[in-house]
Amino acid sequence: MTSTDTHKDVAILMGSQSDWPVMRSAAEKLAALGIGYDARVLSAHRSPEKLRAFAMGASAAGFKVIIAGAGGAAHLPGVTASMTLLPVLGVPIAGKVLDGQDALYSIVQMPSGIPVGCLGIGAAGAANAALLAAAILALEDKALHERLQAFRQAMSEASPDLPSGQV
Ligand code: RP5
Repeated sequence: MTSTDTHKDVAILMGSQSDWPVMRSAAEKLAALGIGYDARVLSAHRSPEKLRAFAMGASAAGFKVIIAGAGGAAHLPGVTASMTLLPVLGVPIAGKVLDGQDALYSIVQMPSGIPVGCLGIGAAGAANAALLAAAILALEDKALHERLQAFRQAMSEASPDLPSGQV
């Protein structure tokens, strides 16, 4: 499944095109699980009106979960969450300075009342955001639940019992 498929349960937002190499990990996991997604660049600072229009209409547009990745001040996940009741999963992205700790602290430290589910910094966080989105969607989708279970099983089987390269 790709972002061009018609039914899109998940929106992947990012503050800048420069975030895509990281957020691509979320897209890949969603595609592997057969979940339709729509990826967009929307910035809380550079294109606030476009973000507002998207967030206010996201539920009516049929999205069920939003994944939002941003670096630096990283206001995108929180601002998005303030304008929708959909679950928002935030991914901190490492920029040229501070290694993403700035984004992590920003996204994780939401004021009580407007939650963002904050994942880890970078590609692992983006991949886990997709898997968490899948788990949320699987609550109401038995076929997806089975695909998620198969993914876990395959991961477990691919994990070696012993480390290679022992001396
Ligand atoms: C944030 O500023 C974006 O999410 C990005 O991580 C960061 C830097 O953006 P660019 O200057 O690379 O466009 O809003």
